[in-house]
Amino acid sequence: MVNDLYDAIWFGGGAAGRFGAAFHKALGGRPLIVEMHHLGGECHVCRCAFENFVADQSSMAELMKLYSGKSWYPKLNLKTISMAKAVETYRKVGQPAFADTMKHQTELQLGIEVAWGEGKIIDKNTVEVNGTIYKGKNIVIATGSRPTMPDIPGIDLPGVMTYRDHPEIRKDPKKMVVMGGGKIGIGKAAMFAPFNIEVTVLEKYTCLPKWDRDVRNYVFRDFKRRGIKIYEGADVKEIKGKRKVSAVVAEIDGKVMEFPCDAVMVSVGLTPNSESSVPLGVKIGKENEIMIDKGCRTNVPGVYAVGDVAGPPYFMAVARKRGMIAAKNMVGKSAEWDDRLPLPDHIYLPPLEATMVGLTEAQAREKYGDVVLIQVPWGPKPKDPKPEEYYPGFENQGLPVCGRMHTLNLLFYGQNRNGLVKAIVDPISRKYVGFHSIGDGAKDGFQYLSYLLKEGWTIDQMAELHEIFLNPEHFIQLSRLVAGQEELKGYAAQVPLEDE
Ligand code: COM
Repeated sequence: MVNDLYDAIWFGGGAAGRFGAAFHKALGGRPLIVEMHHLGGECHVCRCAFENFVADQSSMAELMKLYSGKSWYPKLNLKTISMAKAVETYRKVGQPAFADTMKHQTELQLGIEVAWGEGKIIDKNTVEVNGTIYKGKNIVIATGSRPTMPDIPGIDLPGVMTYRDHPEIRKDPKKMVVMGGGKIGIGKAAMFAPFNIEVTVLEKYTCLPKWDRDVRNYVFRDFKRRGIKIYEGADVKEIKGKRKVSAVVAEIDGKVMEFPCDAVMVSVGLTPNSESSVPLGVKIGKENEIMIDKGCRTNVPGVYAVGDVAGPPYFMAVARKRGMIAAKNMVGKSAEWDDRLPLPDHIYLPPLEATMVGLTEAQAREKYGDVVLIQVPWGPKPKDPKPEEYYPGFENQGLPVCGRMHTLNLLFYGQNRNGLVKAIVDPISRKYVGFHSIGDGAKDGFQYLSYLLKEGWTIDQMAELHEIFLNPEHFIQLSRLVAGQEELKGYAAQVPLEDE
């Protein structure tokens, strides 16, 4: 049976395909989504929505440990803390609820047609799903990505998992090795540790290489305090075990070390799922990605690729926006990816999170020379701060108060675990070039800070804004303190934070 002619077949209904198809419909087109699992892709199964939930659970676990028995807080029984229990709730409620929402929003609310089942691309105008042939004037490949699995002995052992298996955990691991110290690996380490799981991160090169030095330092310091071990330059050679993983073997500084564990979280990167599009003759890049131009066009006319399948950066915003760009181009409204709008990023560090947009301090110094830092805290920190203690002489220990919830509690009970705020300004143009934060609730603001960076927002403009104090980030008030300087120099004294 041959169905109607669609303006485009969106091959995959994840973030990129779903948003692209919706935008296409809004522009007056007739899209068809082909989807074999669930609309919304991995987001609500094991990625963004799931991780957000787990980060909340981890925050609760961490905060309960911090508060238990302090001040008026009751002494809590912390033995019941369990990652397996947390994910069980998500499996039971979160996954089906989100799947329903996605289906409802896409099919009912937006009226987008979906062909459910495993699609087979016949040619660039033809897709078969469960024996039905669908015809489209264009095709958009939106088949996502999968975790990259390194080719090492033991990688298939039970107990070796990726972010995809995280919601399937039925029993709490005792010792976990996280392979990979990028934002996913560091986030996973921070999420697992509060559940009384001993975590070690093994990174082949450098952890969080794209992040500002002060954020990296904060993570190292925080992990040390929480007993999470990090090894950089750790080349994993083998995962050992008979019926189940029992250790990870890595070479570090020329020495072979063994890390006993009962779980391994592999987070060394993503591989685009481009295989199903090979028959179309699209060019495939060295990361297995479908190569596209700024308008999401492949080398084959009428074939577009959007989302993770089109390669890095693997961001939700990129996936959804690429969908929108492809839709626009298909209806003749020329659109391109705009490099001038910097991508904000974030890492879960329960009970906080790190957020960034724009340049790091090192990048800014390379480009602009002597930049001005609008930053707290700075200067020395008490070495081994105890909860509910005041340390005279460390004037900055109270700043920044770090966010939306538990603002001051984290300062009082959290052993100086009170976040970081850092803006970087080019003193000549007085424009901001980067923003960094560790706190809670700043994510929202960073979405708009990205636009302000693109617009060339200055410290003088920032000083005119109205803050809602106490705010999750302090950019307005901290900038206002020095914005009046005719020659912008920043704060009179600023002692850099020590490296960890
Ligand atoms: C979110 C998935 S759960 S999508 O980007 O809205 O499709």
